[in-house]
Amino acid sequence: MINVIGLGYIGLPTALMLAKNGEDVIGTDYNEELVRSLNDNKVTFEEAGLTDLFDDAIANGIKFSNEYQSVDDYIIAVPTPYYDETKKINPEYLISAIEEVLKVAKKGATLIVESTIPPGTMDEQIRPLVEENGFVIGEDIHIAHAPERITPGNMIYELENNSRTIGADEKGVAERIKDIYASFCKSEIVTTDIRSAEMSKVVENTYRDVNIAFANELAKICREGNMDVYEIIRIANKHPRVDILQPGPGVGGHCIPIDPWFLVGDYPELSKLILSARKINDSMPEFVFDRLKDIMKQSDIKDISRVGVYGLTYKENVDDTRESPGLQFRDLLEENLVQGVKYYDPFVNKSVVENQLFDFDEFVESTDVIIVMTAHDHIKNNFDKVKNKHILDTKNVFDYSVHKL
Ligand code: SAJ
Repeated sequence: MINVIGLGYIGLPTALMLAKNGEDVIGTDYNEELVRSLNDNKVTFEEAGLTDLFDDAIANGIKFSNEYQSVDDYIIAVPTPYYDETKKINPEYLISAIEEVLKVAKKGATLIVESTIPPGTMDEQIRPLVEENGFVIGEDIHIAHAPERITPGNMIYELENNSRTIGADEKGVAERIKDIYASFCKSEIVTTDIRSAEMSKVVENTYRDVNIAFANELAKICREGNMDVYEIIRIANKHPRVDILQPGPGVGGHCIPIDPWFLVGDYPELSKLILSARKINDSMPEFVFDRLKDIMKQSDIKDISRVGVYGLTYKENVDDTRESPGLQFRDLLEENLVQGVKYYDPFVNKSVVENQLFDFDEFVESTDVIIVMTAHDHIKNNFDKVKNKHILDTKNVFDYSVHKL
């Protein structure tokens, strides 16, 4: 029996996938409303294929509860934010989940942490915690780190098809955990030590952040030098060893804007490139704001309430608004005391910002300038409705002649 702790964006699909593939699973979350919703057969976020997966898991007997279970294996997928000031991990959710687990775990149980954690977290925070509670690691309790790699919008496919990493103290424990994940993961499962597993996960997201920052910096240079960044990237990428990513209005989500900070927090003297990349990506909403001001000036538009932001999610065709460029842009406007801008996102049905409209036609009618912040298929398919507007296309969704970054 596996108890999956934390039923959010990672824990829920993982629990369902294990259950679908024949494992005995109970999902635990301290959020009562969330567990109630799952027990009422309602999934808690939108994701392609999630409802079908949920039905299969229910048919195979998955259960959801607020209680921590007394079992042999735990998979812990709780948030691991960082402290704003120091940029070091704030392990409070992880620690509290492990404390609860230790109260009920069977002797010899395995605690598998899936949450992203900077290198050294297991050694410095979790090992002492387990030992202080009277357990001998390797005998009474085994600890391991098995970071996930899935991306919203393609979670189910990636759970089955992405390679995975298992970090453990002993080969035997790693192999046993590997068998659990091999119930659904068809790709390679690499085993290593815990510290390497921690670091490789953080490195993967940092790599992407740095590469996106390069594209964003190119966008700024090309704007200044009157060059088309997309044309430059398209041509440069013909080189067999060049693969530049795409510039955009900023970097959102719960991973890429966060994980690099762990390295900056722990190795401030050694992470100059990483810090610089973070700052470039965080500066993109401001760049969008400057572009907006240029466009309004050129077109002689003065009324800010005729400006609309299209896109509140952090990437296309998902409903996830965490750390999104749209919300970062809203914060920037607030800091600059700019009021009246309208917002719309076809994937966001509940109110997350002021002046949010829920009807696309009404949004279009009430705006003269539309800033496309997210490349939803919806906007690509609705060019006819917006083509008479001044469009600032920060995601390069339109081939037509509109304003770009
Ligand atoms: N973005 C750009 N330009 C690009 C690519 C992305 O501006 O060329 C922006 C996106 O618009 C978005 C942000 O970056 O705002 C992040 O999106 P993403 O699709 O790159 O990544 P996430 O956050 O959905 O998921 C990442 C993935 N990590 C890597 O690709 C290295 C995923 O595999 C991880 O599982 C996930 O983080 C995580 O949970 O850590």
